[in-house]
Amino acid sequence: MFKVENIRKDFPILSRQVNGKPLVYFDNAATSQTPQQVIDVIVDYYSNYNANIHRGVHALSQEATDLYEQARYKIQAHFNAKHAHEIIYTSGTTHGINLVANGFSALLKKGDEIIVSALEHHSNIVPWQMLCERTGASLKVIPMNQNGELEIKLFETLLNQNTKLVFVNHISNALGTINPIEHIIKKAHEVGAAVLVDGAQSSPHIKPDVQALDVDFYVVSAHKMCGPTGVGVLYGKEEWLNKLPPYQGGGEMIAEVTFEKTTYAALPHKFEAGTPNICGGIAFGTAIDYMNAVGFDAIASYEHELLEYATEKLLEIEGLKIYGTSERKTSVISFNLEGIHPYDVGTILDKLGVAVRTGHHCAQPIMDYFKIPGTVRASFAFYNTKAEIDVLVEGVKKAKMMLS
Ligand code: C6P
Repeated sequence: MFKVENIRKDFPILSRQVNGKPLVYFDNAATSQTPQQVIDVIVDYYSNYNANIHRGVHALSQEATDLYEQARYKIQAHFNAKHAHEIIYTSGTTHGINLVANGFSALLKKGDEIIVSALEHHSNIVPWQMLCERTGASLKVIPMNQNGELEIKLFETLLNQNTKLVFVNHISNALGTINPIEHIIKKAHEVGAAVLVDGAQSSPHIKPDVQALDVDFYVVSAHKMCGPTGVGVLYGKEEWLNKLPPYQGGGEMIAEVTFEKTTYAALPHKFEAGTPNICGGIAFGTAIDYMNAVGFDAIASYEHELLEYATEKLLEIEGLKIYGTSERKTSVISFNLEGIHPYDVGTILDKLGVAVRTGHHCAQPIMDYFKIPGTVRASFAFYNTKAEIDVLVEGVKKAKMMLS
């Protein structure tokens, strides 16, 4: 039995008030909240063993290094990577994508083709456009349908011998659609293309097995998984990481430096120039432990219950339209009230203590497809409740009354 009231006690922020009302936090797709267990680790780090890593012989540096590297092993185990050196610490999903896009500059040429999907976040569109500008490769787009699903049959027609890379998110941040990445990876590999999956929105809900998926690159951000901001990881298959050149030059990523020539460190350090977010990496490991202790199966089934409840209640409101109606979706509801700007709805909800995101959600092509300026997005996590959804629904009704 999922004991949400016990779980909520782990999150101090959930007991605060906003505008004189209890906080109802439904902006989890933007960033998740942080349990006390993770906060304690951050306080402990700065209170007891803050030091630079891989550099000092002194005790503090060694303690920090050990815990940072232990966290890498936890992350490896969580994503089931074959080797710990296939886990590259980054500052988040955006950094991971740019690292790969930059690396492919050296491997692509004019005439090569890259495929992205119509459901992408800007961070999985812009770096590939920049890569195309640098290399002369061209970008193709897998179209979507009215349910917010990818047209997979059309994807297959885009594939050919020139396709070198395919980029797709596992779950859409704007609509919640779960994309059929298993099929996409299989088909892309049949023509020899590499696949990068943006796991920013899947990692809080699903425990992906990168070996079973046979994915080439998988990128995530810790702050969507109960961890801190400013840290994430890029998983890359060893063979690909060995092929890509380093992203940034600096300390830590070298083997030997002379003014004539520099040789690079082995994986993973080749991609980890400079002092990293040490505390963030350690806290990310704790966040992963925390989520696994709650259990990803339990999280998925409870969040599905929240999704169904909220969908049913919101659809009872006349003039409310939900965008993203796939059968396969996570706990994200993007909606609009007829004739009312999403920003106005979000502002009234905020006055009632309800935090939602409004706007294009860094996914403008999706909004263009639906010919809307944006949506109100409520995204639920495993620490939310049906009672909170009732507050949202009443708030939306109030907004409709005030703004119609
Ligand atoms: N989406 C949202 O409100 P960073 O900022 O690097 O941690 O993650 C970027 C990113 C990449 N891909 C997807 C699918 C995402 O959802 C995000 C972040 C947040 O939807 C903030 S824009």
